[in-house]
Amino acid sequence: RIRIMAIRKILKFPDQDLRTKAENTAVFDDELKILTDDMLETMYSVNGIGLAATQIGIHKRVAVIDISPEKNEPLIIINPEVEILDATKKEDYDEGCLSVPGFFETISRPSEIKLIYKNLEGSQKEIKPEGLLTKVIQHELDHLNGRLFVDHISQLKRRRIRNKIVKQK
Ligand code: GNR
Ligand code: NI
Repeated sequence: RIRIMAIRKILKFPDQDLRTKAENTAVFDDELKILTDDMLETMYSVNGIGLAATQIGIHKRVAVIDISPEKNEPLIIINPEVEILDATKKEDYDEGCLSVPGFFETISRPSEIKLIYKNLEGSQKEIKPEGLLTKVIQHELDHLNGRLFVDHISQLKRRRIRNKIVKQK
């Protein structure tokens, strides 16, 4: 039996569904594989480098990431946990978000982290990411906790962005 991958609709700020905290995944079945296939297809279709299930209204702790230039190195992370290795070390990065289209803001985040997650088979994995990957992992974990990058900036800037997005609709 074959199944064609599907592009899912990405929720936009200030949709309240983006504020839902996602639940851990206990079952590693075909349904989970279908979800991550669709998430990758959706992410690639809009040239994103990450996508959390929360952004398509699925409240499971699942995210996909691909920072490779060829867009052929997908990283699928399930039930991710981030450990900050050195809380004194932070780095600024201009972040954007598929749920906050057209806006970029400089966000400061820890630069030394460890990621613990499960892969599609349910095996426990651990990596020590570097550079951009460090930013994207923390950005996706924020989504799974109902947080957006605009929560890291001033309320004034956040309200301006919200008003502009609402007007565009
Ligand atoms: O495509 C994306 N680019 C990006 C750039 C800087 C920091 C984080 C990101 S993630 C974002 C895709 C997205 O919204 N993921 O949730
Ligand atoms: Ni995002």
